[in-house]
This record gives sequence, structure tokens and C-alpha cells, in this order.
Amino acid sequence: EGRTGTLERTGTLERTTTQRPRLYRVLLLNDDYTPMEFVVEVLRSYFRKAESEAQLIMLAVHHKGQGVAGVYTRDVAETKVAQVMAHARQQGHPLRLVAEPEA
Ligand code: TYC
Repeated sequence: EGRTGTLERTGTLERTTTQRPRLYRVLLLNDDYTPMEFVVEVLRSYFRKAESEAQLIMLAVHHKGQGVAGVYTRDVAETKVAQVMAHARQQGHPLRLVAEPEA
């Protein structure tokens, strides 16, 4: 009937479409002090990028100011931001990341 679900005898709303979770971009932000090699290692170890792609993303961020490290559900995106920033602080680097919803 043009609805997204049907109300069964049990009162259960049975959906005919599948809901997907909203996705969040983890953005890597440029700064003047974090070493390029450190950023590449972060992209490899936390965002599972190959060396060559990690280099490309790091250089894009260095030149344009920010770039996408990865796209995840909200919990995963926020956890990555917190873990990487904690790791960067531990090593004395000011690296910053933010999570933002797609579209
Ligand atoms: N701009 C930094 C430098 O010149 C490198 C850098 C790249 C820092 C990407 C942060 O997200 C970043 N050492």
C-alpha cells in the first residue's frame, strides 16, 4: 500500500525494506607539525590503507587542508577519531581528526 511495512496480527511491524545505518566520514585535518611518515602509518594501521594510497591521502591533506581517511558507522568512526588522537598525543603530535555524517 505504499507503506514501508505491514502490521501483523501480533502487532509486529514487518518491514519490506532494509534500513541501513547512517555513515560517517572520518576526516583527517592538516597541521604544520605532525610528521608525514606518522600520518602515513596512521592511515595504514588504523584505516587499513596500502602504503601507496596512504601516501596519496596524506599528501592530499597536506595540500588541501583535509581529506577522508575512511567511512564507517557512527560508533566506529568516533572510536577511530578518539584512538588516533590519543595515539598522536602520546607521540607528541597535534594531529586532529573529526567524524561527520555523509550527505
Ligand atoms: N603538514 C604536515 C607536514 O608538513 C604533514 C601532515 C599531513 C600533517 C597530513 C597532518 O593530516 C596531516 N609535516
